[in-house]
Amino acid sequence: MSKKRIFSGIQPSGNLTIGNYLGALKRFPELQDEYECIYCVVDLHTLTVRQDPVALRERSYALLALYMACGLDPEKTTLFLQSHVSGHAELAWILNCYTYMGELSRMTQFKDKSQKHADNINAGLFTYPVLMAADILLYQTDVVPIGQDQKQHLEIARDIAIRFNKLYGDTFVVPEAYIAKQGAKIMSLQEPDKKMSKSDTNVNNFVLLIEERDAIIKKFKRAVTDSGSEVRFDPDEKPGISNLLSIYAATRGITIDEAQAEFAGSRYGDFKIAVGTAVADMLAPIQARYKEILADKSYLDRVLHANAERASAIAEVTYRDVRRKVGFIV
Ligand code: ATP
Ligand code: LTN
Repeated sequence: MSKKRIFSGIQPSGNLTIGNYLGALKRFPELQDEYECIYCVVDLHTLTVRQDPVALRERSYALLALYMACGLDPEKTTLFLQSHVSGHAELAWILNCYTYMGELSRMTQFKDKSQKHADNINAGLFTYPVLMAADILLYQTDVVPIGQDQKQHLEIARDIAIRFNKLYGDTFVVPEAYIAKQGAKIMSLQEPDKKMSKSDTNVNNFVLLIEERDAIIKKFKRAVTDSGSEVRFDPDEKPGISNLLSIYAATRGITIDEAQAEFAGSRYGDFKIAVGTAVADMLAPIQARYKEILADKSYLDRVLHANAERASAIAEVTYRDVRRKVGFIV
């Protein structure tokens, strides 16, 4: 039997945070033997928010290098840039015509981002989930590893697939979300009621994967905690401490209960240093590999080129079927 297929993507919209890592990226390499994996640097999506072209290009290389530094092997896994496979934008156009304004208006990411970028509420921001659906459906994806915040977008991708299949007969695999038990929603360090996000303007809200050890520990020392003194998991009463417990549990690969037991009786200050140290330890080997890989741009270009061809070949099979089914001459 052929392996089930995984697809996921991350935007090169900024440096990756430990939220991206613990919620999504950390699990990518764990799946690469059991599944056929395709991981994309979704550069088209980033244009929904203004980008500096030079920085965008650098961040795209950086994200590819990080994928590899985290253990993704470009010989085993398809690692590529979304803009290198034209089928993404082409299928997205077709799927736009099978998606309703009402559905898109309900997307919380659209509401959040339109508030954040009130001066640039562009059509791409609105149809963002349709491009994401195209990414996923183009590869007949079975499983999509994502953080909690992307669940709603995955639902819409499923709805679009089901709708299209009903109209034209089986065309797309209907994908399933794969959301981690631990780390699926890492919150901001200073404002633990909102999600940690790489495009946050306050740098103390996030910890980057490429941050120096001392800076990481300092940010954890400064993380907002709550009144009281008990290290206990209670997201309503103690959102700051609970977030740190989630980070620690996901970092060490243990349960929240185990993390809580480890710090029973600890002082907040000691607990925060322990979390920062665990995170810095987890990131150290990744950072070393990342620097090495990023230094060799011509290698990265070769990977991108070879992998884009592999991805295009898979994508073209689906896209051709779609074109035929909707009535285009193929
Ligand atoms: P941006 O701030 O530019 O919107 P982002 O940091 O939210 O970006 P994305 O590129 O949109 O990151 O997400 C990449 C992956 O990381 C997705 O699967 C997403 O669900 C996951 N992710 C993002 N933020 C978190 C978080 N705070 N906790 C857990 N997973 C997250
Ligand atoms: N929208 C996602 C990034 C993304 C994605 C995808 C994730 C774009 N296309 C396909 C999984 C599958 C986000 O994280 N903001």
